[in-house]
Amino acid sequence: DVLEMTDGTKVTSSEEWLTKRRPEILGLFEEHVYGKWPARPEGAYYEVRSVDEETLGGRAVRKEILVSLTGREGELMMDMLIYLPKGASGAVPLFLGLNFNGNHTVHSDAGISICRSWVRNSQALGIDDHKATEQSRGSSSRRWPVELILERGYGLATIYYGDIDPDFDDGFGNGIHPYFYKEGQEKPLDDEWGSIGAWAWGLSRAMDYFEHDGAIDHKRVAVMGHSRLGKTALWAGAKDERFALVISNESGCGGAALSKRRFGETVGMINKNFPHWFCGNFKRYNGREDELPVDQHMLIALMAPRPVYIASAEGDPWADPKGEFLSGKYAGCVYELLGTEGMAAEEMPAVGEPVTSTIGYHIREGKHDVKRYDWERFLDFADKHLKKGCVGKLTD
Ligand code: GTR
Repeated sequence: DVLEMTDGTKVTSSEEWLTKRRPEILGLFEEHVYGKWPARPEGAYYEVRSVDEETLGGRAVRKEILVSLTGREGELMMDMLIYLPKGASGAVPLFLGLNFNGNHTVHSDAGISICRSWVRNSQALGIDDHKATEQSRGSSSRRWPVELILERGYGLATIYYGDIDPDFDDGFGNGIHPYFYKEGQEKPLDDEWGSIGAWAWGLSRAMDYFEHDGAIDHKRVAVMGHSRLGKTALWAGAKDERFALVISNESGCGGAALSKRRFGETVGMINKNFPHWFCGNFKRYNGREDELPVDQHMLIALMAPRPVYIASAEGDPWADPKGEFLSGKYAGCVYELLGTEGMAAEEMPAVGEPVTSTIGYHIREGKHDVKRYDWERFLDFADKHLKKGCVGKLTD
């Protein structure tokens, strides 16, 4: 019961939710699932790497911004690619999402710098020494309909997730983690961040930058992610209430799907295959989901009253579409307590029939992927809930 404190007290007012139950749930997710993360670094700064005022046939402005992750010169920076619609009359709302293979893969635009970080080897992309080359330029563009996003009046910002922490289990020797070790520390403690925590923290650092860019309406930023990066987007949205809208695409286990259903990927499987994603404590729940003090509907509830959209695919049973729907539905009571509508569907909707209430949901045909259909629905949802001026502030 999302509205019952651990000590059994019932939560009956928005004030109790905001001051007691919400912090309790957030703390449980930090301790048992994603790990705690460090405060925003002192002295954080950014460098403009490039600006092109006229790209994509004159329809867009492209910027590349290096954002410092530690606040100290010569240390880790993440490279953010931003497209903004040309000639916008004011600051624009924007979608922010991490990408899997490097910024240069999201569009064939020759002006995007090739990713300099460690990347996964791939025969198809001609990568055999963990270094990206021209050959992979535009290779993920199918998943990033940049022109469509711009035409609809939004900007897009994206960062290669490996700039923050390379996605393999190296005992947290590379990436952002070592910069925050206390003296003598060699890896995160069992209740400290893993890779998902680090990627989500990086999204917050992107938001720090948006607050300084007058062309971007930082009060109308939608954070979006697919699969492991969907889990990441949800955790970012839960931790950082500056995100006005949160989108999970097929995030599955450890994302929108309920763990206690044990359908598709389970806690034990995910921790075995990806030991670096969650915090050490999460492994205690391998095969013991019932002992978890939280389930993922509580993560969705942490977004309340901000709009959140959960997308599933029919051909993606590994991510448990029904469990993804149910977590949205079971978060609804918190939205209602805060005076907003929750999920306007009692039963799981049919394929291709999106629900667009404050907690939104769709299931589309096809496999585990990000399709144009998904983006069209995200844009419709943002038009409905973001353009009208709904911002990420909790009201009482
Ligand atoms: C799978 C993993 C899922 C999902 C997916 C992805 O192998 O089991 O939890 O995160 O990867 O990120 O593509």
